[in-house]
Amino acid sequence: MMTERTISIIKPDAVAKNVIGQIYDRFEKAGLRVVAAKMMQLSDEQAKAFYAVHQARPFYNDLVSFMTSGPVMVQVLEGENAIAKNREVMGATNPAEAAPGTIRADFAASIDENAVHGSDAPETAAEEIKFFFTDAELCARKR
Ligand code: RTP
Ligand code: MG
Repeated sequence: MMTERTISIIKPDAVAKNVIGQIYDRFEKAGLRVVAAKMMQLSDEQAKAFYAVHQARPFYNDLVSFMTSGPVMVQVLEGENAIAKNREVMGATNPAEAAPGTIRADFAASIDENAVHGSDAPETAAEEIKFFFTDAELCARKR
């Protein structure tokens, strides 16, 4: 087992549904701790840069406009195998295929508006954490 950190984003659809607390509850019940968090309105430039890996994909423009359609809640989650664990509680990208009891099964409407983002590997987690937070904003636990 390895203690990891990962980026989680509660996307504009879930913020609009007022389920930030219910989603945090899923993280906590999975043993994931919030070690940094901020609510923000992504700019067009930020959303484009964050999803640059998908820029050649047909859904890129829609994804960028969705991610800038309202505020998002961005957090760093810490825990044992946090990257995989977060993706497990998120469920499949397409909520129609997401396992029962996952965040996307319960709160997402479609593959385009799917409630949450989670980093997919240690390298992308590290890059995404740097994208949103300074080292000083990552709060080490003292107890
Ligand atoms: P995310 O990055 O948001 O955590 O989601 P993911 O890893 O499960 O999915 P990814 O392949 O990285 O795609 C990023 C986001 O793009 C949208 N998408 N739409 N219409 C489509 O076929 C399609 N495929 C992906 C989704 O909103 C997905 O979360
Ligand atoms: Mg992804």
